[in-house]
Amino acid sequence: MKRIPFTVWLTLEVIAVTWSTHTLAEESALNMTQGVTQISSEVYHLHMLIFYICCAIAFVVFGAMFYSIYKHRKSKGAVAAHFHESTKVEVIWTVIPIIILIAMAIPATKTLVAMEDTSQSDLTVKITGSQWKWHYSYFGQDVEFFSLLATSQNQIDGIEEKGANYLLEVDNPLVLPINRKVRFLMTSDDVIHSWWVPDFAVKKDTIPGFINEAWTKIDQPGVYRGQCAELCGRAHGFMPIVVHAMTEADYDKWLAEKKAEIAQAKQAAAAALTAELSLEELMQSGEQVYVDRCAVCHQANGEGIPGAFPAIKGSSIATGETGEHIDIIVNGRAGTAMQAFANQLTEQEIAAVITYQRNAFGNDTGDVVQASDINTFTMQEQGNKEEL
Ligand SMILES: [Cu+2]
Repeated sequence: MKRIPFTVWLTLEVIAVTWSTHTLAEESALNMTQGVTQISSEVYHLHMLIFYICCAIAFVVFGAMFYSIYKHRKSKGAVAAHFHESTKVEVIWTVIPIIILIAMAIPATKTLVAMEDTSQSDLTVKITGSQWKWHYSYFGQDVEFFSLLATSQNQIDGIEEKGANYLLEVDNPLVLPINRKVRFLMTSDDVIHSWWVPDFAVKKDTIPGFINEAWTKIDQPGVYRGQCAELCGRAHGFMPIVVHAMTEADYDKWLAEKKAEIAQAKQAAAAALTAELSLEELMQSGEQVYVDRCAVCHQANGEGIPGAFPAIKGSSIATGETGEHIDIIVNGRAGTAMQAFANQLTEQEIAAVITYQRNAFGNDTGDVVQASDINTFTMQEQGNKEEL
């Protein structure tokens, strides 16, 4: 067989390595995003630097390996050398990797330290994960809200065509200003979640009982999407993150409007305490609350998932004493996935969903629960606690 010159080997290898690195780098959908913050850009360039170093090492190691296999093949009568314990070689293969590791650790440490530095922030947002939604609270602003998946159940079930932002859309996006340093405080109400927005290079676990910190400073206005990145239960794939980054002026305007909106909602909730709604009205709004909040576990047909989530249909709670039903919705049930909804829903919404559960799915109790009943329950509970 004709001998392939070393230069040809080298050329072939250079072509293979350059082609593969070029294909994976820059524009490729397989690569990391450069994002829209200084940190995300640093993370990207750090990733590329390490990647190229890995390619260079692969080039040298595999080059030497394939060349040796070919050059010193048995058919050519090659005879293996016999030597043991070469101090020179051992020193070389220890020192060179150490130098490479240190060269990689220096820029990596710099970026990591910068990512952890939450000092001198312009605003703080507390992010709380829970099964399966995010809660955002703007410190010192009296603005807080839940952010839930907005993709319809029909799209999920394949009845409707899937939209462009399928499973990456929410009802209330987090709104942030550009050019301001935003500090995030992250925690969780139940299990470990992880708040991840690739464009910001922010990915932090939210852990019950702990507060984690992160920060971002966005360069460009836009809509940025992310997801929960920690397997957190059945609907883990249904708790996306959407961030609207606005100019400073637009953000200030939004914040003022949001404050007014929240104040109005509080007023409406107070007024609702005296309103008496008909069974039909309660059933109608209760169904909406049920679809948005309860169906993810208890299912749209109220049959639950045997062994995981109890059925509402024919359940002893939904057909039994009203007080116990109110209690479980308001306070949740410790040790189970059933959350306390007192702070998540208004009293009217709680009243409506209880009425709905007691009359839908063939439960037909005929019971009507009003917002005032929920208020009486929580007041009584507060009174009991104070007595204790
Ligand atoms: Cu999660």
